[in-house]
Amino acid sequence: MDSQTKADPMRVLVTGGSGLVGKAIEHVVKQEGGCLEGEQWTFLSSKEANFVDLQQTRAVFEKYRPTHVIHLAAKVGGLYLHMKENLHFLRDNLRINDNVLQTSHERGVTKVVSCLSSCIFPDKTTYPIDESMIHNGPPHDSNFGYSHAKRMIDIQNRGYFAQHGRRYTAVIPTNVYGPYDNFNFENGHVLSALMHKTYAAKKEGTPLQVWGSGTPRRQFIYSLDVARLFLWVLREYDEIDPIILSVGEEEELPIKDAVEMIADALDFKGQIVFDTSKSDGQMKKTASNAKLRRYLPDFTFTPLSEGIKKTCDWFVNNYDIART
Ligand code: NAP
Ligand code: GFB
Repeated sequence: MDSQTKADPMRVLVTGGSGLVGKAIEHVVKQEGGCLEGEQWTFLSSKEANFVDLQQTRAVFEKYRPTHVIHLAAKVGGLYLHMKENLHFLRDNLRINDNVLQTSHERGVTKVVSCLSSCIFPDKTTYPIDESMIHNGPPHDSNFGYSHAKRMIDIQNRGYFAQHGRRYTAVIPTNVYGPYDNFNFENGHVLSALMHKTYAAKKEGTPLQVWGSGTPRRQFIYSLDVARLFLWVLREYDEIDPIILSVGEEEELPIKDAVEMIADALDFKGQIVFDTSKSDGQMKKTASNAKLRRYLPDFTFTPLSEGIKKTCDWFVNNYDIART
């Protein structure tokens, strides 16, 4: 039997609650009035339960008895980690997702909102990409493992609806950045890795090494914006089909423009070098936010330069605790 009747307040379990997106949701819930009266929100890290393991997954669901799940937990990394560990990304994420979704179903969780990514779309495609195109062809080769595992969430959501009437859905953010990101030089995503590299280059008086040509284009979304949209999806969005969370197509910009914003934010005046021996990855993955705009025409996104400044300030002020 479902663990909630309509009148009961939600008990929300956030898997991956200690990461970039999880911390942003925690901020919106605790600091921006995102929690309604009577609701219980639990933010999990992998220390409390490793979702690769089914027994640990079942135990933590037994402990918290969630009515709703925001499923963020995943093996995550930037382009260069994906290129080294595609198989690992595939296997861990397939297991994590199956364990979380099936345990949610078995325990009668009313709604699960999982997290896909715009890198899972077909590599050879027309632009802009929209929600109907996820399964239209192979993803970019650099992250085929992660992408196929993520695509299966969408398939599984459809299965839970078709066979059991469950309303499990997913969001598709573009490249996310913000406080609590992984700022590791090798494994982080582009903005966080380059913030750390710029900080170090300034301190050491060395040139900033940007990997690749700087010409690939990306749409970046600030983690707090993702978090605000997640709460809307949890409470209001009723489709099984996923929804892209993105700034508009016109906001897509080359990596080298974002590098200049980071240099400005950290007041870096040294030389900027592009190491073209490193892969560029996917040249673009321009996503449409038309569906989101139909639901939320007035949602305001944090401008990229402002989000980069806030994230750089957070990184400098929290260097001791930041993931580096
Ligand atoms: P993140 O900062 O690396 O956080 C990952 C979270 O997952 C952490 O809380 C981590 O816990 C947890 N986790 C990892 N492996 C786990 C395991 N085996 N068992 C339990 N928990 C585990 O990543 P993020 O950027 O916040 O990503 C959150 C979600 O957004 C992911 O599903 C990701 O695919 C998706 N997404 C991210 C981006 C992006 O640009 N960052 C873009 C699109 C979609 P510990 O820290 O305790 O290990
Ligand atoms: O964020 P990122 O690693 O991943 O960005 P993707 C890669 C792009 O940034 C490439 C350039 O064009 C790189 O050449 N870049 C420049 C750098 N300097 C650096 C650097 O120091 N570190 C990194 N990482 N990149 C990801 C997927 O693709 O998309 C993930 O791999 C995730 O799975 C994310 O879903 C949203 O945007 O290429």
